[in-house]
Amino acid sequence: MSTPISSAARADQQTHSGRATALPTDTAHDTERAKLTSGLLAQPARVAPKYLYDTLGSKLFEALCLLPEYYPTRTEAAIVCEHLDEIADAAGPYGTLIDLGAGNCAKAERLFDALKPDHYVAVDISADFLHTALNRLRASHPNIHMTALGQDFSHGLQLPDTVPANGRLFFYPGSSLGNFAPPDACRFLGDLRQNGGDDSALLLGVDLVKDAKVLNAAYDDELGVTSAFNLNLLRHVNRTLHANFDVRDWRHVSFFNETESRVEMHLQARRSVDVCWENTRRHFDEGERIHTENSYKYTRASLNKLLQQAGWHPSVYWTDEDDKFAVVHAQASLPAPRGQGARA
Ligand code: AVJ
Repeated sequence: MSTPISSAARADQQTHSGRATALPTDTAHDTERAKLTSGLLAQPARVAPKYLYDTLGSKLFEALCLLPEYYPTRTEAAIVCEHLDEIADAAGPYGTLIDLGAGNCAKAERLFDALKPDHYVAVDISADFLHTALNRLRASHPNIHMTALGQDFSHGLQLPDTVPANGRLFFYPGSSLGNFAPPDACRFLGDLRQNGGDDSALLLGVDLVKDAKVLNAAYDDELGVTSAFNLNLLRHVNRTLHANFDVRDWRHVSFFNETESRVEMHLQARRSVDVCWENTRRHFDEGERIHTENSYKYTRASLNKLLQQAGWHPSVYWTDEDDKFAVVHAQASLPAPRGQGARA
């Protein structure tokens, strides 16, 4: 089924040229392509959501964050802005801020003045992006020691020894946790708990369960930006596999699946199509779908349960007035009893 691809067949150098960090090995590329192939050949077909984020995809994501329908980004920013002092109070004693999926580092930067971390560790898949962002930040925050890590941390985070072992605060905003199925989310959070040790904490942004109309609009906006964002994944797949998906053969489909508590994004074939890549071919009937993303929505109860299963103690929730989105602080250990200078 998924055929191994010879390194001579690689022609994807342009996507990685100019990287400041080491190029991924041929083997890593082959593994990625094999995974992509097996997902495309599966019934139903699936492609990992990370393929949404090539250069154009990241721009389209930034654009969709400005849409009136897509509330998560701006709601989270408003919550953080409104409750910054309390957040700093809860999350203040942690010296090392570890930003998971840092991107342009703008979200973490908003915390710097209040949190005053000694060390800032920005982790993201795209190292290029990080280096540019950190160079800018270093100039404006000379007192904070900064480390950039180009890493896909979804299967476990590898922190170098230069990152202090004590006082780690993991910052995971933007409801990115929602891309994990609950068992994987639990494993991921549990891994962070192990990574952080007993004096670590977590600052998490999660999207909450709400009226399906609001959720459906957020993932199927009137301008079609989300549709372009989803369809662009096919171009990324084309470049990665030398496949011949024609974007015009596909339509964006998304909906809130209440049973699973998740918004699903799919690409649905407008007509019967055959797609070829390497020495593989897949036929799609008209109406057949490729599943491209799940975005899980939580309630306080379901998130508390998840955090506790992963070894974290949820301590504070901050939300907006409509309860659309939550920023949650959780601790590795229960705080010491009051009267000993500890916070409750
Ligand atoms: C970046 C994964 C949090 O699930 O809301 C936006 C991505 N997908 N519109 C989300 C996304 C469609 C987003 N996350």
